[in-house]
Formats: sequence, C-alpha cells, structure tokens
Amino acid sequence: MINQKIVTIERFLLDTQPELARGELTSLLYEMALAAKIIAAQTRRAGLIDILGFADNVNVQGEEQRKLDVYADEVIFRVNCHTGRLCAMVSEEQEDMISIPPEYPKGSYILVFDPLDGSSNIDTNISIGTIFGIYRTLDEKHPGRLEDCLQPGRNLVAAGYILFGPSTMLVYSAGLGVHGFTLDPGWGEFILTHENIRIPEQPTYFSFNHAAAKHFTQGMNEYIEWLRNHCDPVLTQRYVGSMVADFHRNLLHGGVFGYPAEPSKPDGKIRLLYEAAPLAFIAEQAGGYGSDGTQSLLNIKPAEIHQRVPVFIGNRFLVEKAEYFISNYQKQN
Ligand code: AHM
Ligand code: MG
Repeated sequence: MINQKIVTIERFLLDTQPELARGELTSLLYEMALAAKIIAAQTRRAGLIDILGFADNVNVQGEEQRKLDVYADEVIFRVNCHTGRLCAMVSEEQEDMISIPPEYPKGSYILVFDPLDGSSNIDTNISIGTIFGIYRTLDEKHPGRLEDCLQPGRNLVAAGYILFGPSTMLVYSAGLGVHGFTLDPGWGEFILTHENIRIPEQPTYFSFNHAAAKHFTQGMNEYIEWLRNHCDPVLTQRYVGSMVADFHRNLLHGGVFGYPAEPSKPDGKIRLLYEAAPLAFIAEQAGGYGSDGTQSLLNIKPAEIHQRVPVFIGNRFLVEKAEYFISNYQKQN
C-alpha cells in the first residue's frame, strides 16, 4: 500500500520553480535528469561491459566502447547541445570551452560539469557521481563567450549532482532549498525522496585523505588533530575518494569534506568551476558552507576553466574552524 504522494522530478520542477524560471531552467534541469538516467543505465553495467565485451571493444552497433567518463561526457553534451537553452558548456573532459554547434540555436544559459567524478573508483564498483552548475550569460546580445563561463559561484542559477550508488540520486538547488530525487529503475522516473534537505546541526563525519597528512601544513595538521580529539560532538572518519559520495553522506548526516593544498599541489586537486563551486552552492542552500580555507568558494572568480582550489565543505562551524587554523598558521609564517 503506497501511503504518501508520489512526485516525479518533472512535476516538482514545474510546481516549485519561481514563475520567472519556469520554462528554460526547468527544462535544463529535466534534461540533466534524462542524462542521469542514460549514464546510470551504463554505470550499472560497468563491470559487464568488459566481460561481455565486444571484440576489440566494439559494441553491437559497431561503435567503439568508450570509457565511462568519456561516455558520460558525450551523453551530457548530446542531451543539451540542440535544445536552444545553452550558449556554452564547460566539461572536465574537454580542454576548451564547448561552443554550441552552429546548426543549433543558442540560449542564455551556461552548463559546467564534471561528467564522472571519482572515476578511479569505477573499476572497484564504488559510488561515483556527476556534478553540474548552471550560469546565465553575462551579455544576452553576445552569449557564450569564455568570460560568461568564468563567473564566481555566487552567480550560479542552479547546481546539482547525480550520485551513482546502490541507487541513483539527483540532488539539486535552484536557490530555493536543496531537493533530492531517487531513480526508480522500474518506472524510469526520478521520484522526490528528500525534500528541502538541511545539513544536521550535529555533524557525524570528517572526510580527508590522511595518506597526504605528512604533506599538510602545520595549520592543517592542527585542524585534523582538533577534528579527531577536540570537536564536540565526537566525529568519526569516512573517506570514499569520490567527492559526490563524500559530500552527499556529509550533507545528510553532517560533517566536513576537505581536499587541502599540499606542497606538490599548491591549489589542491578539486576544480573550482564545475566541482567545488556547485557543491558549495548546494551546501549553502542546505545551511552549510564551502571555503578554500580563507574565503567562501562562492566568492572566487575563476581565472581559467580548469582552475583548482583547496576545498573545505560541510557544516559551517567545522569549515570556519578550518579557516581559523589555516589563517593562524599563515599569520605565523
Ligand atoms: P577526478 O575528477 O579525476 O575523479 O578527481 C576528483 C576526485 C574526487 O572525487 C575525490 O574527492 C578526489 O579526487 C580523491 O582524490 P585522492 O585519491 O587524492 O584522495
Ligand atoms: Mg572530478
């Protein structure tokens, strides 16, 4: 017996977007839900594609089998290139900004995305994800220039992620809270399962790659020591190595995820435009905060599309504590 209302992502988007955004933005988000279903269908077969394998990696259609991250990149492009809603895209998989092919109309939005984050986890069947952000062009008369893509996260119109875990989830915010949908594989529909997500005030987790601790600054190591031994409430450690999965767990249960700078990686590893900024936008919408250790991730204007940035993201007081330790260390040096 089903005893609660069943709301599809399409219905939810139509009902909850402000009047202004109904139409183009709603369709764009729905397009991302379609891309999520296509990528989910393929990620579910991740181990099988090679085993069932097609001779020399050629599939039944005679096409070469692509690695999943290239496949995800192509799906997101193909779903969005022809709709007339976008004027440019930026993907982690593409060196340059992606222009809309000349045969298709241009719109006023820019889509930035990491098609398959945490892809080193694919081979071992561990959760991976897609991250995306949506900006509006700065100049409606000349849409789709590089500078339209190089906007600070503060200008995001919407952002979201898709988590390919035991189930597939799409979580997004268009500035009116954070909402999560779970894909019912039988129905092929994303159903509202997590309305208005708020990061719990009492956190549970901290998530850092401690293998790198010997390279951390003194400020960072003091912060880790505080997280381990002095934080109230007592935290436990979890680190998947797929940022979407780490972020999602900490969003639902409270905590902090971090990828700090190291001497060999002075700007950390995470990319600002299509990884850090969209997740910081979602964190803020859920009552949390994202920082590079000195300032809000949302205030940083990227100088180039693949710029990296140190990341601390989760409960506000945990992230502000990172800023405190890092700024103390900087003052001493
Ligand atoms: P990717 O975009 O190449 O997948 O790299 C990003 C991933 C994040 O998902 C994750 O948080 C991080 O790399 C893990 O890196 P490490 O193995 O150094 O801890
Ligand atoms: Mg990535």
